[in-house]
Amino acid sequence: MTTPHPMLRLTDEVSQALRDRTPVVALESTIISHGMPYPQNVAMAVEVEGIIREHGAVPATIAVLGGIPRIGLDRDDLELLASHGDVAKVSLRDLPFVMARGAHGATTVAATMRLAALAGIRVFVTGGLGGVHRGAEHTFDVSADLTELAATDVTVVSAGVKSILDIGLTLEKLETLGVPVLVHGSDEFPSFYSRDSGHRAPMRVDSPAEVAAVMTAKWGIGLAGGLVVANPIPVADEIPADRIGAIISRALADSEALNVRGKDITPYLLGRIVELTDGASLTANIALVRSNARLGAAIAGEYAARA
Ligand code: PSU
Ligand code: MN
Repeated sequence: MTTPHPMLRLTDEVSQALRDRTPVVALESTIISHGMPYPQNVAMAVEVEGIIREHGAVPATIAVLGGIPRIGLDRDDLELLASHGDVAKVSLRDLPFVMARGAHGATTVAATMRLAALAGIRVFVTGGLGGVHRGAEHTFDVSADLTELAATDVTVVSAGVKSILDIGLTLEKLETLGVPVLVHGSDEFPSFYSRDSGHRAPMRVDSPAEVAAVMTAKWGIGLAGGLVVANPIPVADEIPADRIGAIISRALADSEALNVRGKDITPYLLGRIVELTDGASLTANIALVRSNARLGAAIAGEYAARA
């Protein structure tokens, strides 16, 4: 196993699991602090850890607390991230500053991937990935999640990409960066709330074992970087694309009118969509994270069995 980087603080449970080669699944914290309202966010965080345990893996939620990158959190830590007013959104560029200041930070997909890799964790479950924003040809707003996927050896399980982003351009960018995009059980790339996006699955897999085989092939031959596993939202929880499409357009127009920019855009849009759907988007978001947790734990189990 990789020895965890000495600047990280792991819980005893996570360190023990990594030593014993028990499957471990990383979880991000921006989704808690900046992706969902309180108290549904902390309930989701606790529940998802439970689902990962039920499926035979050890959960490791990742965040920066008091400047220290933490791998594995307890209930009080999750409560703090969910409710404290002063938790920064930490992508890769923000990590050194938040550490140096001894501050609290909720890690994005990019920062969580890097910290997971530094701990020796290879599988990470989230809700949705960042990507190329609509209008990026003018704003250059492309999430660091994509460049991190190019660099860091972690498999990220998500429900695809929300159409607050330009899904086609996001898939093009992932292709350029050499990142495999595997869609679980579907020929369509999913768009978070909906199973379809109008874009075909670049690659289809139908089992966790197939994902583990792709991980082994990629890293075995020495290709650095991550993999995207897109897991379509369960049929019963889906919000039809035309309904959510209209809401996303309205949320985007509101963000323009308010001149929301940079790192605040994604949290603003997520919150506005919850308001505009009277909470229906939140119910769907929680359902898809549950489903991703089940799949991620199974992938971690299959990968551990091969290693
Ligand atoms: N997309 C979602 N839900 C989220 C995020 C994205 O559907 O919670 C969060 C993730 O933490 C992701 C981050 O890494 O937003 C991307 O932010 P930005 O676009 O500023 O890189
Ligand atoms: Mn951005």
